[in-house]
Amino acid sequence: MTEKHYRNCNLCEAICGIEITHENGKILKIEGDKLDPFSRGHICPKAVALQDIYEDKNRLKKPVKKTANGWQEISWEEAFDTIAEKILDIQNRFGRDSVAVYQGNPSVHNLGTMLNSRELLKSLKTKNNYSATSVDQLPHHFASWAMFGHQFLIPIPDIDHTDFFLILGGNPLASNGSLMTAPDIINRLDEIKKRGGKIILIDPRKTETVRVASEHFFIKPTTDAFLLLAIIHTLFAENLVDLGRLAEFTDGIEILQEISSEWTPEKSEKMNGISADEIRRITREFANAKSAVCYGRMGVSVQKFGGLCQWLINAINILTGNFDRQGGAMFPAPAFDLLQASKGGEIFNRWQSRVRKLPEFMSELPVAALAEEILTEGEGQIKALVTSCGNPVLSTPNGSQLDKVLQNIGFMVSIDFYINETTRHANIILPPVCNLESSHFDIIFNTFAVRNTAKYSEALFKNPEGTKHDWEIFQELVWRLERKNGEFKPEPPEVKLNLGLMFGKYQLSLEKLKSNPHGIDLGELQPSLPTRLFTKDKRINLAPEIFVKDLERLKNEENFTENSEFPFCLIGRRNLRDDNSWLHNSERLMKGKNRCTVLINPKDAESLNLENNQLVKISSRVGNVEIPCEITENIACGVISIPHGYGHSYAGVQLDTAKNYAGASINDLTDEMEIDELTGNAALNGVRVKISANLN
Ligand SMILES: Nc1nc2c(c(=O)[nH]1)N[C@H]1C(S)=C(S)[C@@H](COP(=O)(O)OP(=O)(O)OC[C@H]3O[C@@H](n4cnc5c(=O)[nH]c(N)nc54)[C@H](O)[C@@H]3O)O[C@H]1N2
Ligand SMILES: Nc1nc2c(c(=O)[nH]1)N[C@H]1C(S)=C(S)[C@@H](COP(=O)(O)OP(=O)(O)OC[C@H]3O[C@@H](n4cnc5c(=O)[nH]c(N)nc54)[C@H](O)[C@@H]3O)O[C@H]1N2
Ligand code: SF4
Ligand SMILES: [Mo]
Repeated sequence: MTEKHYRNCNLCEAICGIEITHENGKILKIEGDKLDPFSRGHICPKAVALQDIYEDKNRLKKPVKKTANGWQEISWEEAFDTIAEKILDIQNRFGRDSVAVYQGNPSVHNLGTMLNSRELLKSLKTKNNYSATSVDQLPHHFASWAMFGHQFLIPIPDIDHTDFFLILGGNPLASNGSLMTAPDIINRLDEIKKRGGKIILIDPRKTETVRVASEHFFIKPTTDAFLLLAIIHTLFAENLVDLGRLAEFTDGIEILQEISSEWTPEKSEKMNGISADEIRRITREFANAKSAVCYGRMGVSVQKFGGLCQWLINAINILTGNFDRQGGAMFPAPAFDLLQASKGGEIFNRWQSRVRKLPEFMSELPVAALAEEILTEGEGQIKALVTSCGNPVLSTPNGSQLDKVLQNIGFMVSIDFYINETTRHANIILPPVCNLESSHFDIIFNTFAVRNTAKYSEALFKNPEGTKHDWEIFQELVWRLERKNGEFKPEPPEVKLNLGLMFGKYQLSLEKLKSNPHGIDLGELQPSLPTRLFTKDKRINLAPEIFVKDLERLKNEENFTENSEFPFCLIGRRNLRDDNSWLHNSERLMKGKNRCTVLINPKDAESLNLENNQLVKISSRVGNVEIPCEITENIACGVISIPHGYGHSYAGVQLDTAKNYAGASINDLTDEMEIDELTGNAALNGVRVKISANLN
């Protein structure tokens, strides 16, 4: 009998509702769930990958250990015994910090990992805690922490009501929105224009999002902070500052006014080519719009001034009164409130990385420092690594260096169902069940959503005998590491989830959610300040000293001279059919035109005498890649773009389809020494490179 199953797709941040038709354990089709109040039937081409992952022959179902004769399946018992023994021994001999942890992006898309991985960190008590956060949204957390008192109190653009949307370095038509959970984003953006509003896009590339934008401006990578300061300068100079009700609980306006006086639109124009007149016009339009919101994502976060950019973006929204107000930047009120469960307060620079002395933030160290911490001998050297849901060899700066150092690491465990470029180095891999075999409630992305909704998805398929969920793996690891006595009894995440829901704002329960399989609409975003602020005085700090000081670094940038050895500036890109490094094993998503190309402007191609599709060599301080070039007007002169997540040709990778579309890894060019020195976030955008047609 055919049956229907309803759930959230948890592959990306959009959390679309899907309807899966299945019969006797076979999936017949995956479609958008028209009754989902949030996504309204929308899905993207990636949703079908949920089936492909489920059916993938390369997907591991039993623990494996590396032997001289290749991978060998072992029992969970043996796997846990060996891991606990090894880790405890290494920590005994070399100290707590000798064991490191790296958690990748799908961790935040997985209910069990979200609710259980912290216990492992608590148990290991290691300072060597790393994650994809420091190649991603760290500056957003940093700005929220410094300005609003909590790293998770991140303002979200209220795109369903805004009249003016200024986007810097985000490509929602490819990414489906980020730190802006907004399924069906294309229609949501179109609606802005239908109600007479405007969308302005600032990006070194004419991206897919240009399709819905009213205007697009090329910008020279990493110069956005100049533009943002020029907007603030203009707001003050032209008397356009009006905080409205925010004035009562906002400090630092005068400081910002004084600072911004020297950052003129003319200075910005000199740095990035957007004319001073246009900056003034955009600022006026922004300030005079019925409502407006400025938003910046990967392009302004994962660059060397990521912290400054996120601060200034918040400041623009606040100064124009477009904050905590409909159509501006707002705070969601999720049914499960993550903020209650985690502390703000002193969470910066309590310790530093051993080798480069990079600051801790939110108990994490910047992943740009991981390889050197494994490589550099001495007290505190990392001797063992636990990875979960990640692939840092392809996703972190100078990935090939990390690849090399992992070859010699003392001991490595990976919690993952694939043998990828990173997990191939593990001594033992613990595979959890996959998405469709797990239940889901999105704790993280409801915290960053443009509308308040709640949905619980049951597992479609019961996990087969002898397999485990991520949460069971984490709990058993902790139980073993803490040498607990008695019988091990794992607790499903539903227990904590139910409690969180019941004590949450809407007093929901798991039962209530179960009886609403399409999800429950909890309404549009509502003003919540000053109550929701986590600062001690319940006030917004518009000009935290830590940011003001960092402007010195930006000043030095004015003297930046073009680098003649590496004349090009490299940025990343995303495609609708990719998902970081890990959906390339789905044939359906991969077929068609090769997406792993380097984009280059026709003028640059001409001066280098390049032809379309020609294989070129790109080099940076740290390495080289060979990649076909794609000549296009859509990229600014002097800038080139390569997508991340490719580079599957390493020996031993067990991804049969992905290997046929191996491509090159941009992170063999990105430089682990290039970071946002304020926050420690990697600067993956704006890497200096050269191009040569000669492959030798
Ligand atoms: N140059 C450049 N580099 C980038 C970026 C960029 O824009 N440019 N983007 C960065 C960003 S934003 C991110 S988030 C990172 C992503 O980087 P990572 O998080 O390190 O890598 P992913 O490709 O997301 O890794 C996914 C892995 O998780 C596994 N996995 C999937 N689901 C589950 C699950 O439920 N449980 C377990 N245990 N494992 C699972 C998959 O099998 C796969 O091996 O890449 C970063 N790297
Ligand atoms: N299809 C798909 N969807 C995804 C993912 C995926 O891999 N594929 N990954 C998910 C993840 S983990 C994340 S974090 C989000 C990211 O979501 P987004 O940030 O929306 O996605 P990106 O494509 O990385 O967009 C970054 C944009 O910044 C531009 N840019 C680069 N440098 C600069 C600069 O210096 N200044 C300015 N102004 N712009 C710059 C780039 O050209 C690019 O268009 O996407 C998520 N969704
Ligand atoms: S946009 Fe695509 S990948 Fe993202 S949640 Fe929706 S269907 Fe899944
Ligand atoms: Mo990300």
